[in-house]
Amino acid sequence: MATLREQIEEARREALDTLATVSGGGALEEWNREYLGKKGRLTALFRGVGALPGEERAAAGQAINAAKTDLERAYEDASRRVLSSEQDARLQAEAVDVTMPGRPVDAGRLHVITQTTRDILRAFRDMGFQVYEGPEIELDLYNFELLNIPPEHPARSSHDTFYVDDRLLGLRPLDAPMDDLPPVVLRTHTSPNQIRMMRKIAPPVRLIVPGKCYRSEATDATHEAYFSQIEGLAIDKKVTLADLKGTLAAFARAIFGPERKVRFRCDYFSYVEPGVDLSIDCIVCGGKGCRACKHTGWLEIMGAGMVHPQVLVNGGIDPEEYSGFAFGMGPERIAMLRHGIDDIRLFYSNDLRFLQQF
Ligand code: FA5
Repeated sequence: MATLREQIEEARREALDTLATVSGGGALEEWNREYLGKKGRLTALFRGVGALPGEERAAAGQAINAAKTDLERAYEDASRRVLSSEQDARLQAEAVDVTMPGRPVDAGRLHVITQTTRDILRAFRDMGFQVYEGPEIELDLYNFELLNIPPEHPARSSHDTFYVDDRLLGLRPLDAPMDDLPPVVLRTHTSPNQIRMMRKIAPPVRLIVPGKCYRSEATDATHEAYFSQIEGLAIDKKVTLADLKGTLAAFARAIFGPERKVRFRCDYFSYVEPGVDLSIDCIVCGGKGCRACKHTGWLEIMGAGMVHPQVLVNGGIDPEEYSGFAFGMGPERIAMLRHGIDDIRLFYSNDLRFLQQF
């Protein structure tokens, strides 16, 4: 029968041989339990020491301890080896292939009406106009009354107005009766900014105000209930109709091409005198007459005029000293002309196939 020393040596060798073949964390722990654990081989050998004659016990104990130290050191080395090979395997599995083609990213873009608005603003900025903004929820006073449109004025019916319940804005008690039309509206045009700006900025001024407008209309190919406008206002000493014509002709050519012809005709807006509308020669047929220009050869692009003296007074400006011109246009209609679009409703129907063309 093998001596205890031989058994120790055999266990040590066997343990080291097995350890050399261990490759995973689980197998390593199993090895540890088998040789170094409480119920392991070395513990069993320790128990055998008690059965030895007294003088041999110390040497046997030392021999087992030495084997144990060997195995513990070997276990630590193997742990490091297993850990690093497991890490290598993981890194390899998770490696990024930098040569793979990337997934294309969908780039956003500016809405065609934003693009058109910016082009229009740029054309006026180049002529020294400054850009301002005003509120979309507006007082009836600014939207109508101070623009010479009192409550019974016939011009009101051409602006199909959305009224705002002013009690919800905290302007009157919530339980106040709603007998009359409330004094607050969703602005039907950007012209209330004429009054707002006159009251805010002393002349000379040259400014443009872009913004959304609302009209309670039945929508069709050229009318939306929600659309935008750009208002213009210039006030100084001795501003004349010739300044209006020169400025707007320069604008029309900046947006629609230097070869454009322009036409001014009389028109009526209660806040300008005289009032005009501006047309360009048809960009589709060059003025010969086609479906786009309803066979007139002309396309109307905005309303304009010399600011009415009463409106100057309402804005706190002395009409004896100052005069000015104002104009208002719709970027949707301008975008329709520029891009040959025949239905305004396409702009806000959120069809990406349409919007991505611009
Ligand atoms: C006005 O709103 C005047 N405030 C313009 C003006 C300003 C005249 C300063 C004189 C001096 P009008 O209602 O015509 O005018 O509207 C002007 C432009 O807004 C139109 O030419 C059109 O381009 C656009 N517009 C008006 N209503 C709609 C609508 N329902 N949908 C889309 N665009 C509209």
